[in-house]
Amino acid sequence: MQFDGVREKTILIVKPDGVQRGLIGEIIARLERKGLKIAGLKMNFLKEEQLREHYAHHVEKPFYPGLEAFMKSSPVTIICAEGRNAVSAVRLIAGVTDGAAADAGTMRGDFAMGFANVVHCSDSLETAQAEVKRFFSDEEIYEYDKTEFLHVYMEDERA
Ligand code: FUP
Repeated sequence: MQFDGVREKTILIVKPDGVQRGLIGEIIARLERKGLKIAGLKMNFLKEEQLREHYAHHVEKPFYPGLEAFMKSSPVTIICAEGRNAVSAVRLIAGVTDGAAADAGTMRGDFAMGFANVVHCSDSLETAQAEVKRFFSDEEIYEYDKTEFLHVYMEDERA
């Protein structure tokens, strides 16, 4: 099967609020329903060092200590999803950062009212590649062909 065109990977994290509110299944279902492939899936407590790297662009901001405490307050679910333009596609279905401003129909628009916004997702191809390496070992990423892709994509999109 020719799926070389649909191997872009992105990271989505169901954050502590999503885990505590019982939304893990809902979030995974939305990724699958969209037509994305799950290439990696795990639960972890995120460590301080990982979080400082993950939120390097926010470490100096006044809200960072609260953000770090929030992200450590419960295990998170980390998902590597794969597909054509996966990074931008997942950002669209996640919605904008502030849940109160996020469009209805997006994960944050449907389940969040602020910065406790249920999910994190990679914001660029470069970030996605770094996040795959940050959160998964090579053995934890599963390379396989999903037969559904024959119907999710036109032939020229997946080749
Ligand atoms: P996003 O890429 O949409 O997750 O957004 P950012 O990287 O800008 O923000 C990461 C997280 O920082 C948000 F999910 C919540 C938190 N945050 C705050 O708590 N306060 C702010 O003013 C901005 C972000």
